[in-house]
Amino acid sequence: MAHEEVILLDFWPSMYGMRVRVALAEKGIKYEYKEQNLADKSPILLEMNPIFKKIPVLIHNGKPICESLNVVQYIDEVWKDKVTFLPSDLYEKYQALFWADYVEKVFDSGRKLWMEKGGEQQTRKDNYIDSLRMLEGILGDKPYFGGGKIGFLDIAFIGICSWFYTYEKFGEFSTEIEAPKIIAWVKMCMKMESVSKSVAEPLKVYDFALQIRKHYGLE
Ligand code: GS8
Repeated sequence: MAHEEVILLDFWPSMYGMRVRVALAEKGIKYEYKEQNLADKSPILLEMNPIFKKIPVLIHNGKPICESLNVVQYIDEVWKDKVTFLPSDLYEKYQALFWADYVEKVFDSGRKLWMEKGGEQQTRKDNYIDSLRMLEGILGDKPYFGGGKIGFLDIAFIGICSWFYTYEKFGEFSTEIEAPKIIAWVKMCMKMESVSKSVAEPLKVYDFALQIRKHYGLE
């Protein structure tokens, strides 16, 4: 393609945004990053994602693509000449898409650990760890979910590493003890600049979580 204009509407602690950042970095695509204030949404975000009004949004030559997994798949299909994220084998491809959808369950149970008050924190913790272990089982003894290299499911899931510290603090557990293979996988992924430069700093994320809790009167 001759002229490419690529813009990403994003918000730094977002695991969904991190998916797109890693995908763009893996493909070596230059883009303009536009940090969004989700408390006061910009005209461009409202115009580009009028349905959900959420980040991330990729704007490719003026046209928006919404929903992070959709965006990662779009990137994979448009910039085909570089590395590929989804396997060509159709069964393998749809397995990766299935588990990438499942990641939402892990994100959601993780969010409950720091965003919910009252009720049983132990149950929330058990739910989160169970969902994490489910993916640990899928990883098995492979270095990456994609096998010998980072793939679609790796990209869908890796942003969680920025949130581990927050989950551990609120859930009072160690991810290393509960899901050691997941930690080994994070370490492998972090060796790549496409990942290490795209994910948010865990302590900054924890600080952000504390601020949000204060804002919602949870502290
Ligand atoms: C989720 C994006 C999302 O929740 C995707 O892209 O995969 N299914 C979507 N984005 C959040 C920020 S990260 O938690 C967002 O933009 N929220 C703004 C709002 O809800 O108003």
